[in-house]
Amino acid sequence: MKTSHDYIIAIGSNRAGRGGGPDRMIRAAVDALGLPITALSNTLISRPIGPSLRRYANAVVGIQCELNPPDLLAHLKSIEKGMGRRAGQRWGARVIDLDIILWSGGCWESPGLCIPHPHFRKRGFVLHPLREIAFAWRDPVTGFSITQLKARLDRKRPLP
Ligand code: PH2
Ligand code: MG
Ligand code: MG
Repeated sequence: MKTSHDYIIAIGSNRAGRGGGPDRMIRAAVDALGLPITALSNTLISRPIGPSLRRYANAVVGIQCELNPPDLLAHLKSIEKGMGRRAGQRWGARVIDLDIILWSGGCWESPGLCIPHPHFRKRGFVLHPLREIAFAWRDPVTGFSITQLKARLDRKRPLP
């Protein structure tokens, strides 16, 4: 029997695509997942972290599926491509960005993929919506819950 996994995916967009602006692109990406959705946060508009000048729409979604992490990543990349994402500058403006943040299997590392996402603890645009849908999830690396990680980020306390 195949095992079902829970995943948290972060969605970001700071450029219009076919059919609308960044908030519409978030919706379109959720629809394109084609997998059972366990929770969906509100969309927030956030200031860009990094060199891009355009504001982002961000959200997080919980999904359940039997795909292993590399297969899910391949699925997310094909959705990004199908929605018009072009390979370009790292952190350049993008129609859609789909990142695996956490999964129920704990830590994972394979070429091109690290779960938990190595930077999610520093990103308010991930932790804020994540607290809405998965406040009690624990980061397998630090042992902190999402609520605790968000509080620490807000207080700018370095992680031990
Ligand atoms: N994504 C980035 C870089 N900076 N800033 C915000 N506010 N939201 C994002 O999704 C984001 C970012 C690289 O993926
Ligand atoms: Mg990203
Ligand atoms: Mg990405």
